[in-house]
Amino acid sequence: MKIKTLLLSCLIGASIVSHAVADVQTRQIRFGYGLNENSNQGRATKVFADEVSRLSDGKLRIRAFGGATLGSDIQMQQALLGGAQEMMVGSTATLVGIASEMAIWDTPFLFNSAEEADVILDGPVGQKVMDKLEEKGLIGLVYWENGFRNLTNSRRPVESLEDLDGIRLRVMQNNVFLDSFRNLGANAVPMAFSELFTALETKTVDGQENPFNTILSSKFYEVQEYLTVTNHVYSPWIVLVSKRFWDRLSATERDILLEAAKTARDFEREDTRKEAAMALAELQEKGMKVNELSLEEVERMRSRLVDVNQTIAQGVGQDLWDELQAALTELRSN
Ligand code: TK8
Repeated sequence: MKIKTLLLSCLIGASIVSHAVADVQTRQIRFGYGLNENSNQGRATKVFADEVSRLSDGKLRIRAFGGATLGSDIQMQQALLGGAQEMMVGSTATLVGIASEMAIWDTPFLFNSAEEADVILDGPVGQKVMDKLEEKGLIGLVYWENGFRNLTNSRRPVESLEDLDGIRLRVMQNNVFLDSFRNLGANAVPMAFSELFTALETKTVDGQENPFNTILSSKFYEVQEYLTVTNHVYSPWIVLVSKRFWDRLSATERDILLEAAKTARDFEREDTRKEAAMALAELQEKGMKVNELSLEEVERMRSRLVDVNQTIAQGVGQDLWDELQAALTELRSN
């Protein structure tokens, strides 16, 4: 009887293991991203690739392509939809053409801290927005941190809203960003990130806005003299899988990708926050002239952006908007 039980449990154990191994095929997964290899995005992609390899005994191989070598965010999204590329990480803001609900994350001054962003993005509202992608042909795995965005330009220090007048400012290809900066008085120009450095260098545009990390890793300090600390919006990145590819994966393979994306997310958020805390001083050392906005100017900025909120609520649906606001209110009451 005892031997039988032992034998049975051995058999069950063996079947789980062999099931898991048989369930993972040898596969190459092309994973594209927009920033340099030497950036928070690049470092986290490396963690993801290593973790996928570890969990799959080397059977699933992530081939990472940084620096937009597979294309801009929007081009990569299209390649995922068509099945020509398997995975990517990029801004949620550039996904609004595929899932309009993504625009909810572009709400100016939505989150007061990165920790608030974590709770909301990893909670039910974040999941609900992510799930909208599936019927469009994309699978969202997790949100990574791009971070709070700040303004740079090559013309003059921006100390008041009026200083934005006439500044040609590159924004992401997203109406909320376009409307926000038009409301603030800038001459907003939508453009892919992959074209940005050259556009700044040739003065096709005067300025741009991105987190300190990106200003540093993309060497924008070489072509931008002024940095204004605005923290006007928190940007998430999202890790995406082509649904055409996902549909061919076994449950074990899917679990491996999701688990690895979560491990990389936790690494990435910590790494990004550490880097952001150091980056401003480093940018100053590189010669950027940094200024903060007065509270009064921040208030003026907020009040100009209220219209944008109404447009976002209409675009993403009032129910979703209300759900997010309720989640934030609850979070802040704790
Ligand atoms: C990188 C972009 C970037 C974003 C932007 O591909 O476009 O300004 O902040 O991180 O997604």
